[in-house]
Amino acid sequence: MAATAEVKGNNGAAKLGVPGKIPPVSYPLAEEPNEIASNISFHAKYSPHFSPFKFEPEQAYLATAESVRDRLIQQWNETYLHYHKTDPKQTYYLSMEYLQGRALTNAIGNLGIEGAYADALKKLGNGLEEIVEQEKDAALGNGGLGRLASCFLDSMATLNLPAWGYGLRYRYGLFKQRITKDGQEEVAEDWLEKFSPWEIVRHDVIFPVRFFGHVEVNPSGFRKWIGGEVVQALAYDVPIPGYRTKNTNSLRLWEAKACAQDFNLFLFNDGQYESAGQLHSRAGQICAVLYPGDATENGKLLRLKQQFFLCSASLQDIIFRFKQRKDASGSWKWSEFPKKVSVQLNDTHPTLAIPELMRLLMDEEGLGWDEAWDVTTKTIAYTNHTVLPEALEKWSQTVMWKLLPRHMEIIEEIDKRFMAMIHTSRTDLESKLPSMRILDNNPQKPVVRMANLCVVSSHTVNGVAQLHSDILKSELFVDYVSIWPSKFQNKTNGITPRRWLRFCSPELSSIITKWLNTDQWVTNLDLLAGLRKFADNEDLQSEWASAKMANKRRLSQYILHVTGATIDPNSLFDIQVKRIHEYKRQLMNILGVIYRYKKLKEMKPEEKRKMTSRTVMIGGKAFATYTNAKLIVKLVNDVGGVVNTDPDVNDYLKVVFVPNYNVSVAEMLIPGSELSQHISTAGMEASGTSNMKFALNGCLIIGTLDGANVEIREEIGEDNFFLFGARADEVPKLRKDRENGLFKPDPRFEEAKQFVKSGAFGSYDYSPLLDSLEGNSGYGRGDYFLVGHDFPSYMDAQERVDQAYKDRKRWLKMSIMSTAGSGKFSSDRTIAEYAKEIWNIQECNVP
Ligand code: NBG
Repeated sequence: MAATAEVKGNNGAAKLGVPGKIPPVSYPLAEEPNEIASNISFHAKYSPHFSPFKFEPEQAYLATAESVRDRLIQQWNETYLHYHKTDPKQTYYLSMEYLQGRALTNAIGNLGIEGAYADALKKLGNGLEEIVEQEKDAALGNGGLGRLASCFLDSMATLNLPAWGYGLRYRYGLFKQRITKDGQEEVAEDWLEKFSPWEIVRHDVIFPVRFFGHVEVNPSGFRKWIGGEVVQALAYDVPIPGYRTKNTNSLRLWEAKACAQDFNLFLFNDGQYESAGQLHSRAGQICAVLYPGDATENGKLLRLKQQFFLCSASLQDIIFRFKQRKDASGSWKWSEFPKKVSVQLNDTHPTLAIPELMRLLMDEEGLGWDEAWDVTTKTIAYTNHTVLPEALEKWSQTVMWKLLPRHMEIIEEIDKRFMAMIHTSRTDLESKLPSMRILDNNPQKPVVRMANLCVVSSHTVNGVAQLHSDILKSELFVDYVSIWPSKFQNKTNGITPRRWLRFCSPELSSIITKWLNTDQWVTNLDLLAGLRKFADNEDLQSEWASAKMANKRRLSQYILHVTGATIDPNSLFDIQVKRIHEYKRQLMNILGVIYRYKKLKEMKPEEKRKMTSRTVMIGGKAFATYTNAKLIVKLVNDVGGVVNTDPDVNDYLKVVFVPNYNVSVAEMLIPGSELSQHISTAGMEASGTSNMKFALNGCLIIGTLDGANVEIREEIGEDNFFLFGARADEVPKLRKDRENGLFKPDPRFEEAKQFVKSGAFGSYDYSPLLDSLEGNSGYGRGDYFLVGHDFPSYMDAQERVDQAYKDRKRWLKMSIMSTAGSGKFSSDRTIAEYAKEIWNIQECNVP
């Protein structure tokens, strides 16, 4: 615990909590440590959230955050006004997920006032490092897709692009993962339990959103959606500062609420408390949790409500702002809308933006179909993030008719017109229509195919890595490509170098700045290539090694703190962290560890001494109802339990399950990593983005030719990448071969599985997991993800890793080459490409 005013014995001040020598004065634009300290004191005293006698780290964090927010608000307001005045075309990024993580370090780092804040806090008796640890992660997303959205926001602001993020203000974000003797347990995450200093409620920004009801047709044929229930969408804005620029964009998160007039006082007075506030409680459910389980009909309806809520509120807001513009003639034309507005759909989750924009334009603004369709299709673009069939959204037509009757009419019309177009101008595609149509009218289960609706209605469709975009064009969307060849693009993902190097590894960052003789790489990541010519330099290598060691020590402390396991910073730190999924093949990793353990146990001491000592860390959350993913978590923990207490092997192997993997944990793990595993079955990981973060931090990759791995390997050089496994184009044949009984398992694979079955890691029943690797076909069997096929080449690649690690100079060179080759993977590059090739927006610098 930090020294608080009380502990330090600042007489008198202890009672008020705020240290005595620092006068509480409001300096919203403070840059100088004394003024900053005063401003923090001011907030501790005059913006209280706790009893006045406390100034412990939690209170200090909030007061510090509020003082940083003061500065941000100034720039934020200026940005808002500047965009309004100059009226550029703007981008609106619609996403059901954002994984923002913590904001404090990022904000003061972007503002360039880390030093001043550290000094100010010292004056108040606190350490900046400890204060930032108090912040709860904003985890409004599941994994890569949500974190990508957050990296994109950072880059948009840093590139001075006029852009907004739109999302939902979930009361409970992604669950907290607890590890018990039974494996993973999910606990509600309480990020809003106390107070989030980073959101500002905009009481003037509120829009009605309707659900259910029916379509009324007036005598002239005009259609209007009426009735049902109406909830209010209220805006909460989060500031998104750019790095060393005034531009501060907004992430607008909607919260659902009901009005006072919807509260039935009569019923309440009559003692019918629940009925009285029915709409309030239903509104409260909308933003209660991220992704409610959709196994039940109720769950499905709620998720669809969430999606529509985001789309409707955001589009009403966008249209409102468009109408507020005043050009020279004092009026505006709808045909100008796509010249001022670009809407990007982050996956199919916000697809309802398409029929909602059509509805608003036709039913509320009076446009005809053709004009509304022209505006809509010129405005909306769609990013696909997966080819996994189970992740391609299909909504039940029955549920949709019930919740959104007018939108279903519009979707039917889009489908009808699409078919008519094929029948008149592309008769060659008629046989493909059943799979190309938006509506799948299978009488057993009629559904709307959201991806098809997006492809038909967007001006641009993009994949997130070259291989993925190629697969979209040659498989998933192949038939559309012949109709609209120029609609399909690739935009390889990226990550923000601020959070993922500059701020999470200050040690390595200063070394890079020193050797490149500039810190411009933070916003021009291609400059990292300048490190290549020093990759053999002994001085750089030794500085590089000491930064890595410092990060490894910090990580070891963290692991000790959260798991109680002692790990050796001199061992090779081998990390795989991501959502747990069979296609990501954490199972292959742990089976490899199991084999290694077994061999170590069989070795004589002198043989063991030749082995490279490893610490294998695996972390990630399993979806609550995904049985095999949960079994993987359990197995990793059980293996750790046995291996880490086995003195025969402990100098050579430790296995740690890192609990509750999230953005902040990643910021601790990635800088301390030396090897990371990105080992999905080729063709299944659309891109991956943690691979980029690890490579940027000088961590070597063992991986398959999947997603962005392909491009990372191209950039950093094949000698610096441990490649193994089948290629994407070989996968279908390998599955076929297996079905035909042609698969011959490697003895090492059999030995590893057998060892688990023998009870070496306890008597828990892992059979659903292990059985998935057996047999040649059938649901949940036949090793769909090719763990068995790739295992031998994986083990060979691991052997190459062990050998490479023994040659310290070679390893350090490879590590430097990884960082040096990571320039392409800045989200600044990705966003600049979106801005130019999809959105057609330009930078708009706040003076
Ligand atoms: C994920 C992919 C990742 C990719 C991210 C960001 C979904 C639906 N897709 O490979 O699985 O890196 O999107 O594009 O979450």
